[in-house]
Amino acid sequence: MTDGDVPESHPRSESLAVRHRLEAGVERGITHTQGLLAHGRGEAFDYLLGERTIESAARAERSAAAHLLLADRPVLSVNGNVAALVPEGIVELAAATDAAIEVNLFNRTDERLAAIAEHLREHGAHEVLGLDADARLPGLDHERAKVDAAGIPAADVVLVPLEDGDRAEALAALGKVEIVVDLNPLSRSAQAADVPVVDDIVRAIPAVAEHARELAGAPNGELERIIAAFDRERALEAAERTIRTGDG
Ligand code: PTJ
Repeated sequence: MTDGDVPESHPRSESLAVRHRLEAGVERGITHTQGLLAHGRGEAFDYLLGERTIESAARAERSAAAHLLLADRPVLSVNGNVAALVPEGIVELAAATDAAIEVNLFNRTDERLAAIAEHLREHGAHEVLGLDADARLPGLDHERAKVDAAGIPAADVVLVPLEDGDRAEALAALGKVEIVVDLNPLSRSAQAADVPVVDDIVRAIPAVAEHARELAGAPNGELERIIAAFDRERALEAAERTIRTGDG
């Protein structure tokens, strides 16, 4: 057995396998060491949520799929954690919704950008934006503001998993429809989102892709009904209640 092999009999084998994917991401220069700390925080919330997709998150995932399908220019933003944990899921979701993929990093270096773009291409991505950095998001300091003009600035709907609060707020201020995946319903990112998905990224991205494939031929009216039926405040409250009480 090598370092990363986890026996399936281990009661926490799934969680350990996910951790190992992040460790491998750090070794390949994809994930920042800060990403390990961020993941630990996420794990704690997931534990309290019962390590499952709660009902309100499932509704958010369907609403996210409907938004991405209705969008003119949807963009999926990818950081070092997302690239290590769900590269195939991101590529599948991009294909299902005709979305662009943009690497957008909090701890930005050219080396990490290149390693992540390469990793996504190895998993089937055709085009990866984020390397040109020929535009800036207003309201943020220099490094975190860097984006591709053809990506996030031109998007009408953006999916920003595990985003930092400042950037989530800056995107919301630009009037984008913002879909955030974050296990902490109290984080500024989740609070700023039009569609806060309080679920583990490892479950959330394949679930949104599955909804998108199922809804692919649906008339716009049906997609609009799904969007209108989703209540972000209630979803955030439901997640917080489950974390505090275990109910739901
Ligand atoms: O790759 P980079 O340089 O862009 O950096 C990425 C991280 C995640 C390190 C950076 O954005 C960061 O420091 O994020 P924060 O401010 O720690 O926020 C991360 C949020 O994601 C926290 O609210 C966590 O609860 C949440 N989170 C962590 N792991 C998961 C998660 N949410 C969903 N699924 C997870 N697996």
